[in-house]
Amino acid sequence: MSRGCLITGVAGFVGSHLAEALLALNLPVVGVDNFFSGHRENMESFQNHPDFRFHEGSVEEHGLLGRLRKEYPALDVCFHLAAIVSVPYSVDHEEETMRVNWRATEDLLREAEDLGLSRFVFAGSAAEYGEDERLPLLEGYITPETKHLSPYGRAKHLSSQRVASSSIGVALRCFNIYGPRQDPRSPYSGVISRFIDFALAREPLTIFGDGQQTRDFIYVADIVSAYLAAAGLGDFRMPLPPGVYNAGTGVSISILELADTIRDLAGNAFPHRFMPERPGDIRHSLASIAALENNSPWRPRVQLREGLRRTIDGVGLQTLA
Ligand code: UD2
Repeated sequence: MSRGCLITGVAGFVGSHLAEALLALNLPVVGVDNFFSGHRENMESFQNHPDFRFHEGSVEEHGLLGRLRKEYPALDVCFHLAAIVSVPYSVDHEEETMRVNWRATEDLLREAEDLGLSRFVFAGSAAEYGEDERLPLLEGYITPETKHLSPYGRAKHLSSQRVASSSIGVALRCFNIYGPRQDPRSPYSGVISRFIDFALAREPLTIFGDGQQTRDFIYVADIVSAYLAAAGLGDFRMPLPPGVYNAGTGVSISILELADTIRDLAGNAFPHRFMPERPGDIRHSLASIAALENNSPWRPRVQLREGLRRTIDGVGLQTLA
């Protein structure tokens, strides 16, 4: 019997790419989303797929996994991606963030354990590290003394810790993910989706601060393959041992260099516009990916320039459609 997969947050940027990949592997997928930040359009390519089922609702629904398992007995893996994704929103809505991003994760995991699922894979975040100057960041750097910069970071950390302590749990601590379908429209959207949006609209790119801050950007297809590795699906025969793993590329680039590259690829000639530094911005971020690489054949495959090209082409296709 093929292993059924549940994806919470299936209408989100990463969730929708993961659904496409699992369906392409002929695995049945049940998706959950409440459209708090996900978009129905993200599911367009697979919503009518015969192996896809959708449940509109929140991960806070009591007994959600048990009910879904009754309806779809093949469910064997849970990919838990649904969350409040905006860091500034989490600062203004601390209690809600702790409920959705932490408590709901604990409840879902407990259900997954009780139901005997084989893997529970959680979307952690680089925000779990707070501001740590020791680069590259190693999974073990987080201690009880770590000061999180937001309720988002704290809730993700508490969840990752709980997931990693489970015999079925894998937490992927994702760095800066980018790729087609990432929403560019909010001031807190990922920098790459914003820069591409500006560049294609023939507007200057807006750099916060001096542009010397650095990030580890990972293309969405590489994150999707890290999820497959975590569960032992597709080309990955063995699931990752339970625990927490950074998912990045191990390479960083400055925001200024990124802006120059995107301007070059999109054929935009405008000079950049410099704005004041964003409050609470961390200066540098870079993953050590040794743990993930040592425990699986997973490797990041898509170089930044290639990923940017694919992302720009994706936006171009949407504009033409
Ligand atoms: C990322 C995550 C966030 C959290 C955080 C933890 C994304 C989209 N956000 O925030 O959820 O996990 O890491 O550290 O992955 N910038 C500009 N111009 C723009 C937009 C951004 O210069 O138009 C700068 C921004 O000030 C920052 C850098 O680009 O220095 C990256 O910004 P971001 O919002 O893409 O991601 P980050 O690392 O702040």
